Formats: sequence, C-alpha cells, structure tokens
Amino acid sequence: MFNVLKEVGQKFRLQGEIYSYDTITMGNINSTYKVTYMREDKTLKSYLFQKVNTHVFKNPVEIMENIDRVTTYIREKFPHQITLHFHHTDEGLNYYICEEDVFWRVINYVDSVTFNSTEDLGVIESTGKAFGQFQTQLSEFNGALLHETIPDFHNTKKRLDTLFAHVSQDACGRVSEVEEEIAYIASKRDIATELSVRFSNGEIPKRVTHNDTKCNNVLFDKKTKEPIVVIDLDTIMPGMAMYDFADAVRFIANTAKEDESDISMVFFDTAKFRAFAKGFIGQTHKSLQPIEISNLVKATFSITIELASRFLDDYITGDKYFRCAYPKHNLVRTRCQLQLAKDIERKWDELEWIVKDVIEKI
Ligand code: GN1
Ligand code: MG
Repeated sequence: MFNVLKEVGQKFRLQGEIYSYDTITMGNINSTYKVTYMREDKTLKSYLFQKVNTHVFKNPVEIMENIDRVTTYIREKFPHQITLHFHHTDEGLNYYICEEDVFWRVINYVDSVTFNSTEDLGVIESTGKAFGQFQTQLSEFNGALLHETIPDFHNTKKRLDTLFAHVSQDACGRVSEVEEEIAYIASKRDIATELSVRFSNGEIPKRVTHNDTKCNNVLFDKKTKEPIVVIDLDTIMPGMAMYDFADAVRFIANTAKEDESDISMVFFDTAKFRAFAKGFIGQTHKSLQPIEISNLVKATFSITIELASRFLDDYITGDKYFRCAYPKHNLVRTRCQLQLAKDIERKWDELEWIVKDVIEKI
C-alpha cells in the first residue's frame, strides 16, 4: 500500500515524505486512508486519500465535477463556511486514475471528531442544523448544473421494483430464507413508495440534496462540539429535501447500530428525533413548502424501507454493492432496518405530533 500511496501523493504534488498512514474504516463504499506527511521543516500535515468505488460510482469524473461546482459555490457565497479542499494534479484535475484504473482523490484532512452514534441531544440538534444549513445554502443553486451521478438513487419506487424483480429471479437461491422480510416490504410497498411517485410527478419540489446524511458525515470541532463542515459529497444530486431529513433520523435515532444483529436492541428514539428535527427545521422552515414539512415522518418510514430493500436486494443478488464484513452482513442489515421501520410505524402519530410541536416552538 505504501508505494501506491506514495505514487498518488506525488501525482497530487504533496510536499514532504509519508510519515504514517492508517485505513479509515468508516463508509460502506469507498476506501479511505489518512496519510500524514512530514515536510522539509519537520511539520506534519495530514490528507485523506480516497479510492472511489467505480462499481458503485460508474462516472466518478462527473462526481468530481459536482463536488467542484458545489464547493466553489458555497465558498463564493458563504466565505466563512469551511469547505472541503480537493487537491489537483499537474494536469489540473482533482482526481488521478492510476494504471489499474483505480480512481483516487486527495482531500485536506480536517482535524475534527465525528460521531457514529451519540446520546448527546445537543450534538444531534447541531447535526440537524448542519444538514439544514447545507440545504438552505444550496437553495438557490441551479440543480440543472449537477450530473445525476447515480440515477434514481432515492427513487424508492424503482428500488422496490428492482427488489421484487430480483426476488422472482432468485439468482442466488436465497429467497426462501427471506420470505418474511419480503412479505413485510410487499405489505408496505404503496405507502413507502408514495412520496417518490409524487416527486416523479412533480408534486414535490426538486432540490439540491446531499442524499447520504448520516451523522458521521458531519465533522465537529473537537473542543466546542460545533459542526465544521458536511462531508461525503459523492451523492449530491437533485432530490427531495425531506429525504435528507429522513435518512439522517433513520441513522441517528436508531438506538442500535445500523447493522445490529440483535434486533431486540433496535428502537426509534423519539427524543433524538425531536432534537434533530429542532435543528433541521429551525434552519429550513422558511424555505421548505408545507408539502415537505408535512411529510417528514412518511419520508422517514419510506427511506428506512428503501434502505432495507437495498440491503436485501444486494443479499439476494450476491452481495456485490455494499462492502460486507461477513457472509450474512446484508441480511443482518436488512433485518435491523426493518425492525426500525416497524418501530417508526408504531410511533408514527407521536412523531407527527413532535414535528408540529417543534414548528410551533420555533
Ligand atoms: C452507503 O458508504 P456510505 O456509508 O457513505 C450508501 C448510502 C447508504 C449507506 C448505509 C453511494 O453510504 O446510500 O445509506 O451506505 N451510499 C451509496 O450505511 O450507495
Ligand atoms: Mg456516502
């Protein structure tokens, strides 16, 4: 690995010699390394080297163009907002494709802390603020300038159609093992796909969205615990604002890990939901339309079913998309997300009431 990192560092004209490097295990798609250089004056400077998964991101150059447009826009319009700094090669590109067709990019490392989970409602509210602010900062950005890098990424209707098509093919002979899961998803198919259908019909505004709003995609200041910057801009595309809200609470309000195998530990925490809603809606209530605010809970349920379907689809088609740590990892992830969806369903009325209450108190 050292030699590869060295070659990549040279391409991006980084100064000094590699002093140390570590693999960062976060993320289910790309591979990330933190590489620290010692410069001539003996100071240390760290970078993130990322190997982009081109099986998932078929057009990585388009992704880099999207990222460039969005970060440049934010930097120009909000000069005090810290944005990610991508390095350029001699050819002026913010990526480097090495001989084996591996796609690399290099970002300045920001000294910070991230949370995979937290009990701190203040941090959760700040996460909501950070994603809400990201949404409002881009509210006047022309979405037509962005490539749809993964078409239909959060098109829940298409995701479920794909799942059921693969269920009938049963290419890996795994369907009999997951009949219960499939039956539950089938019973929720209409309600979970409703918003995506209304979005396709043009009833729901098309906005520039982040599309992967897990709380570990916000960097926080180590001391003040204030958000510094929203990261992981790979999936910035036109989409539904409420799905950004939804994916965030799906992750942050789960009392267990996203891939917890003991599903008796999986619940949807309403206090965490409230804290995130307070932060997010506080930022966005002026720019979002009533149709968006009134569907936040439905969006939360829908995206949870969608992710369960994506994990399940990957499981029955042979685990080609999400990185798996063990053979049934995608099945475990599916069951965990379905358990969460069931708890969201049970608490639906209470969650609707919380959204109303949060809005009244703004
Ligand atoms: C993937 O790799 P990561 O953690 O950034 C996935 C998201 C899922 C998430 C589930 C491009 O994101 O959509 O919500 O896993 N990203 C892509 O953990 O498919
Ligand atoms: Mg991501």
